[in-house]
Parts: sequence; C-alpha cells; structure tokens
Amino acid sequence: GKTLTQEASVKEADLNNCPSVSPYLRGQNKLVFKPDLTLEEVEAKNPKVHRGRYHPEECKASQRVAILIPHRNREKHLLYLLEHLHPFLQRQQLDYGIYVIHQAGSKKFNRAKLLNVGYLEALKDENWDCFIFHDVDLVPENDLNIYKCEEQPKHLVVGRNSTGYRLRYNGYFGGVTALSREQFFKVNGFSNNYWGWGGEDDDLRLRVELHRMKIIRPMPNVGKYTMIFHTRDRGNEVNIERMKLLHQVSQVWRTDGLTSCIYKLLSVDYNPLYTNITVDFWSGA
Ligand code: UD2
Ligand code: MN
Repeated sequence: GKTLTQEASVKEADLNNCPSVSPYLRGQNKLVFKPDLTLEEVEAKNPKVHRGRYHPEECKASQRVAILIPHRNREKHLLYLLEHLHPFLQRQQLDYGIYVIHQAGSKKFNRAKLLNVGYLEALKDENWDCFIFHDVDLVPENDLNIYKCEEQPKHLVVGRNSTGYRLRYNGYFGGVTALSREQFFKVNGFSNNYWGWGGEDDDLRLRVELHRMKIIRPMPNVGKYTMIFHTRDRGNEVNIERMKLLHQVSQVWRTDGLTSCIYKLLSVDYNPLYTNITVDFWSGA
C-alpha cells in the first residue's frame, strides 16, 4: 500500500483545476474601516492562512501569486489592507502569499528597490508565477478585479476614490500592478535609483514599453480602489531627480535593476498573515 504522504500527494495531484471564474465572486463591495480593528481580530477571521499563504482546498489554482507590499510606518494601513485582501484573494480561489517589505531606518524611502527585494526574496520561498506590486494604502473595491497575471503587464488601479475613479493620466502605471515572473525579469525589474516620492512607476512603464509589451487594464467599473487618506510621509519627499532619471531609462535599464539590487537583509519574520522582510539600504550592504 501507499504511505500516508503518498496518499496526500496523490490527492493533491488529482484535484481538478479551479474554474476560470470563481463561484465566490461578489463584485463591487462597500468598504468599511473600523477605527479600533486589531491584528488579532483579522488573524481570527483567517484561520486557513499560515505564514501569509493560502491555497484553495477544493481545486488546483492556475497560478501561484505573490503580493509584494512596500512598507514603512503605515501599520494602520497594513492592517486594513490585510483585513480586506485575504478574503478578497480567497474569493478569487488563488494560491497566494503576502510579503511586506519593510525599509529599516529613517533615510529616504525607496519603493521601487523594496519591490525588487520582494521579488528576489519571495523567489527563495517558492517559484511564484505572478507578482502583484501593491501600495499599502490601496484597497480593492471589486473582486472581479482578478489578481492574476496575463500575457501582458497589467495595471489594476484604473481609478480611486480620491481622483473620482478616473485614470490619473495616460500611461499611468502606479499603485497596483501585476507582472509575471518572466515579464518582470525581462525588464530587469524596477530601477533602484528613485529615492523619495515619484517617477519609479513611470520608469517601469518605460521599461515595459521598451520591451514591446503593452499595458492592459480591467474595465473602469472593476478597477476601483479606495486609497486610505494620508499626507506625504516624512522621508518620502518629492524626488526632484525623477525627470532626469526618466530620460535615461533606455540607456540604463540593463545595468540598473534586479541585476544590481544590493541590500542588507536584516530579518525575515513569518507572521500568520504575512511574511515580513526587513532590509537596510544604507549600511554599506
Ligand atoms: C503614488 C502611487 C504609488 C507610487 C507613488 C510615487 C497611486 C495610487 N500610487 O502614491 O504607486 O508610484 O505615487 O512614489 O498613484 N510607503 C510607506 N511608507 C512611507 C512612504 C511610502 O509605506 O513612508 C509606501 C506605501 O506602500 C505607499 C507607497 O509607498 O502606499 C507609495 O507612497 P504614497 O502612498 O505616499 O504615495 P502616493 O499615494 O502619491
Ligand atoms: Mn498613497
């Protein structure tokens, strides 16, 4: 006879593929943000999530999806995002893991480099098929906005509450994007050289366009987000170099990106609802 572990792996292999449209989707959802919400409450509501990971028990998901969240000093936003994102991703029947990439220290914030780190570190855990690069303060309102990768890079934030749910400008690629492991690898990831606010999202768009890929988006009524109110963070002042950097993309993308992402890994903590990766960019790495 078979051993118990053999039985289990046979069962897993025998699962049917998940349906192309999950039966659990609900569409547009009214978001509520409870002021006194705690992490313990959110953990209690997600008993099937371990180390930030979940996969459907009833079927085999088509992609393994890593959600990467750049972070510093936004604990409350992270709590609200975790509260909404876990059930949202489960309704989509995804095999997923959530990673928070935390920048240590108080020097200039570097969103793009944190996301490069997230990609490189998450791939040490699992050969993820798809990466969702996700601002901590953007909560999706409609679960028909599918967190999977497609033939082309996808921009998921067509609109948000604070801009009347319209695309901010043509070519806008900020907030939440989905690129497959191969698509992100091909463009050498993000630039590591954007310190402070702005430009890094446009830089990634230019990389994508240089590789003759075309950005796709969901329908406007589906790509809707609520951005939790915030002011500009200390340590994330506007990057006045950004226009200059944007003019150099075609010359530098090969040497500035995943291939040149140097950092000091301070810790990897496996929390119930997410894996926390803390990095330092300044201590000579
Ligand atoms: C816009 C883009 C964002 C990025 C940024 C420029 C949208 C919806 N988002 O966001 O993707 O391109 O412009 O850099 O258009 N963060 C921290 N701690 C900090 C600073 C930043 O955690 O101290 C993280 C956090 O995940 C935040 C993200 O970086 O959501 C972007 O920073 P922001 O929210 O201050 O910038 P915003 O809303 O203008
Ligand atoms: Mn924001």
